[in-house]
Amino acid sequence: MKRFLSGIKPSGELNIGGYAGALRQYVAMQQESDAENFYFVPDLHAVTVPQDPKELHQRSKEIAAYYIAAGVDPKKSAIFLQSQVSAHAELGWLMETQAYFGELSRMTQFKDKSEGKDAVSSALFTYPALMAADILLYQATHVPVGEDQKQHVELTRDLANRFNNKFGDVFTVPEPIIQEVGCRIMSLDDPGKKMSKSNPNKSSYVLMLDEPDTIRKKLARAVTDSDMQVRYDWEAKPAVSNLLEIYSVFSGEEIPVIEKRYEGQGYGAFKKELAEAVIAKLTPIQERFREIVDSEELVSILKDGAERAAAIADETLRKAKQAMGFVVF
Ligand code: AQP
Repeated sequence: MKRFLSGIKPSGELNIGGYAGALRQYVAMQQESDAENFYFVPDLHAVTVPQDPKELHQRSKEIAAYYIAAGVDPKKSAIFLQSQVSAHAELGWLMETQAYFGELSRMTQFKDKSEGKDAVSSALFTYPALMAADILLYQATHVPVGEDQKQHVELTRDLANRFNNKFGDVFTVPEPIIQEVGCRIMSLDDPGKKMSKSNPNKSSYVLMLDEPDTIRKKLARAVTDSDMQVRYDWEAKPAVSNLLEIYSVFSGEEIPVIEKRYEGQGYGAFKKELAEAVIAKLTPIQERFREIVDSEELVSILKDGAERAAAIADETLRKAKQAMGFVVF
């Protein structure tokens, strides 16, 4: 039996990078009939950097609503908020005791997010230990993530093996699942930087909730490369290669098919039709999102998801504590 687990932090408004690298995989994974699925909102991770309480509250519901609006089915997948299953925080602490300072110091996401900041929380540093707990609590076999999270899943594997070797077999060692296309969508203004929720430049991303005209404008203004050819070549043409990946994710077409269609035509028609492909995919997601985000239906899905999740998480936590020598009645 496969078990998939993943989540998107409620640290800002969701953009198409998170959709391409993560959310659309969640929808695809639940088609596998022999799989169990757990999709959570890692709100405890969001507070590793400062959050406005009102925004955190709203964004947490929003991320869950995006899961459902994009097609994650609450009957096939447990959808829940991390902070509602207390085993995450508790196993997170136990995993911190197994993680070495040196290996946490090597995490590139910590380096990126702490660089140039005066006040960096200790939780930002230990974040990967909590992420390991998130995954191991559910004995997840597979973790669908974008490229930037690969290092954290590798650390999770190391921690699981270390724990199992020291204390006996408690945890399943998970595999990351990273798609070839869309695993690292870059900023529209700088193809050297990942498209990120926390980028202060609003033109660097397309939001899941952007209006059609805003999407058209943002994609028309997206940086390109100088030779006017629609060609997929990350070394020589990173900006156009990024747009081609977005096109492929949103239209479902293979990149060579798209390259061929725009051969010798410059960027005008390519960018226009790219915007229409993005709009066509986002419009029904936006409609369903608006229906559900502040609804009782969402509350009851999240309560049910947390109960289903806690039943499994509490059992794994009990085994881990027992293995470590804690008194468990
Ligand atoms: N640009 C991206 N391209 C492909 N995949 C992406 N993911 C995020 N951005 C891209 C993947 O989405 C999942 C959820 O990520 P997250 O929101 O929990 O964390 P993040 O990677 O730190 O996302 P952001 O947007 O950069 O948020 P901030 O700025 O708040 O840190 C993950 O699987 C991630 O790989």
